[in-house]
Amino acid sequence: MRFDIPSLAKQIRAGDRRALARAITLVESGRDDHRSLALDLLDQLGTDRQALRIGLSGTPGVGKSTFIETFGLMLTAQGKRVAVLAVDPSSARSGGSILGDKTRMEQLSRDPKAFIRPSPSQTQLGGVARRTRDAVRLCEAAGFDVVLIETVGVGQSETVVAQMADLFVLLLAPAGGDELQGVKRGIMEMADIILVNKADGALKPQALRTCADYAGALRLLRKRPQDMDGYPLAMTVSALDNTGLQDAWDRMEALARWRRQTGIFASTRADQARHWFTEDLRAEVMALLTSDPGLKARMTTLEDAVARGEMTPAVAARAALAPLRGA
Ligand SMILES: Nc1nc2c(ncn2[C@@H]2O[C@H](COP(=O)(O)OP(=O)(O)O)[C@@H](O)[C@H]2O)c(=O)[nH]1
Ligand SMILES: [Mg+2]
Repeated sequence: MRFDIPSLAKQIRAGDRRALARAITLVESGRDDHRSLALDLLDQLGTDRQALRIGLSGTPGVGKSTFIETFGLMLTAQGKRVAVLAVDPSSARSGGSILGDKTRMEQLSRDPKAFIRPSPSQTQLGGVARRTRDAVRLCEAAGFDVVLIETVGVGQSETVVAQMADLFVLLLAPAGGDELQGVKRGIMEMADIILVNKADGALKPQALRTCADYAGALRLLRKRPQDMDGYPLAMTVSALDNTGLQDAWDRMEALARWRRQTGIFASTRADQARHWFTEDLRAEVMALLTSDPGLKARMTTLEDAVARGEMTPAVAARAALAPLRGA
């Protein structure tokens, strides 16, 4: 594929979805020359446009795809442009969660106001994270109003998504018993809004009970500086029946508005940028180390010494960098 960066930038700024898809392919590429082009593109696109970035997490089966379809269509019907991205480090193995899901998001994927992109197939969360961050920026430059970043409930990926989102929404299904589902405390602590899905038909009473349980659990958490009065909150929805979704959106907007007014929105983004700068720097340093044959050979030798127990990891790590220190 050939890339004409200035014209690609222009097409993206004009909201061209095919150009956007091509640009995401470019930022996902592992090739060095592509990486340079991607950085050039991101640079040319600027940062003047801002979408509301919503992280959406939930274990397989809770109804993420169904929710995104209904929620996305509701927003596009209101004139908003909606992009959907996914962070799924396991997608290389499972064949891509959104891909199979595209059937569940059939209408949305055909909606001209929407854009859906599956997770890049990478087994490393770090790689997926970096590409998704770039993709978020591309979607913002393309004028999308809302960027939904979906992740499956597999440990670390929630943290990664929370660190690139303005709001974090946790989707749950009605629980069986009276105990809270196996949701890790750490994930609950990240949530701004908990949505108990499937509050319809025979599942409704259970959904209401689950919601009450979580509302209670949320009240026990320590208040965070980014919490508006009454947040984090739990509410029920039905993605299938499209009930509660407008209310959920109103709550998200209210929180985002409050965070904008208080400056928390901007300061959170600044903190996130700082965090990702450090992460990118780490990745660049590693790339630098492994791209130099001499340094790479040195790393392999030290790695073996560590494996044999002849050196401690910390000492070896420092020794690996010795040539760069001019030692
Ligand atoms: N009753 C009910 N079922 C739902 C609802 N949302 C999703 N489901 C069903 O739950 C199953 C998993 O949904 P899916 O969207 O694929 O979940 P995901 O794995 O989180 O993306 C499917 O059979 C859906 O039809 C809902 O609001 N109510
Ligand atoms: Mg799904």
